[in-house]
Amino acid sequence: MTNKTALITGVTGQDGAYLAELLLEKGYTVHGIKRRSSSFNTGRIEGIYQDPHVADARFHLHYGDLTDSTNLIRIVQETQPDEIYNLAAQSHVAVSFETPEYTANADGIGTLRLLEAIRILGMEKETRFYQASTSELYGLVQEVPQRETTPFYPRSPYAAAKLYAYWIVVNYREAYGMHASNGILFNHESPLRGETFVTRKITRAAAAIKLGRQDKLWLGNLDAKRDWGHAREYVRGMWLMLQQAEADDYVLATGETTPVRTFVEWAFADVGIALRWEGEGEAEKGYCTDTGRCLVEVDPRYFRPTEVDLLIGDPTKAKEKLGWVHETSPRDLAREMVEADLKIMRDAPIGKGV
Ligand code: NDP
Ligand code: GDR
Repeated sequence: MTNKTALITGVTGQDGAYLAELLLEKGYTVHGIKRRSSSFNTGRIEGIYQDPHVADARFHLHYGDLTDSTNLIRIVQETQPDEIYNLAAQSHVAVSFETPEYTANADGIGTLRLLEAIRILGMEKETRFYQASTSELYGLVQEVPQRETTPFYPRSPYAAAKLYAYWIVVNYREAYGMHASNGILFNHESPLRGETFVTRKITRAAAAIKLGRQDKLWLGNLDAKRDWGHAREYVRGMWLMLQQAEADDYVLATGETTPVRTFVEWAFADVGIALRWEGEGEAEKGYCTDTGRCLVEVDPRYFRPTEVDLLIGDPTKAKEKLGWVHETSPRDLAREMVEADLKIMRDAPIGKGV
């Protein structure tokens, strides 16, 4: 057990929840930054929430935002973290085309604000920093599989913002000797995945359609291929990066890629619905049952102005230097997510995915 202190931005998100749980298990005192919201946004961390009135509480939440420098400086000063995990971001690629300036501010400049907070407080030699970098940096395919040395070619405002964040982390490492690392993480999912990312949208819909609570699922590009791993395993890789003597940049991936349409087929098979691909024109194509009910159809509104067609990562460096390996295959991940959504939906009603 350790007595270290960690600060997690984005603690209410998928990765933040798994990472907070892992660090608490290891004995850390964990501070998390959450945004003010008009509705509850702490659902994912309910299981680890500790009443602040309890004397030995090790999990603490602070209101904050990556667009607010003074707030970040104050929180870093108050919490004096040994390790900072910067997971907060406007993380939806499609939404970044709608809100490019905000995405640049939160995802790009937000990372700079946090690095500057460390420097202003004179903590650059003590505090270790993890940056949530992404396989979206690879964008337009330059090399397969993608590894740490593969050139970047961002294809969205999200990826362009994360490109700035990646390089400012490298620069602060080189300029100020900071222990600052980029985890270039390929897609990772779980039952805690945000409901509008494609895997969760599919598993929720498969469960809802099975239970008669939804008629149809509308999706965008079914031919994109992604390297999907399990979020619980990837947060362990983040922690491992900050335990190394030297800071560095690492790819975390499974090395296996799957088309979105295959994930659809898996999820519906897992709820016991057999689907067949049918249709004439592009917009009319869909997945239909033997009785002619089309349950999954394509809506071009979900197409992105520029798409990332193929992601497949090479995690060799992480394996050799960190001893990190993934365990869950994309097929088992789909099964786990479907089972979790069936359970959630049997217990409570839901709205439709968008
Ligand atoms: P989520 O979208 O689930 O979580 C994002 C978190 O950031 C949430 O806690 C959100 O708060 C918070 N947040 C958003 N904007 C701000 C802001 N301006 N200030 C403070 N907090 C903010 O993402 P994931 O957990 O899936 O991903 C974690 C990080 O890893 C992100 O940076 C993402 O871009 C990156 N990443 C994710 C991958 C994946 O496959 N999951 C792969 C590679 C990188 P709220 O809950 O209130 O919305
Ligand atoms: P991605 O994840 O863009 O890879 O970013 P997402 O699940 O949103 O899309 C994956 C692929 O599926 C296609 N797609 C759809 N996507 C969504 N969201 N909704 C749909 O209806 C739909 N139909 C098809 C997309 O076009 C895309 O090709 C995720 C995020 O977690 C980022 O923060 C992270 O950096 C990267 O993964 C790695």
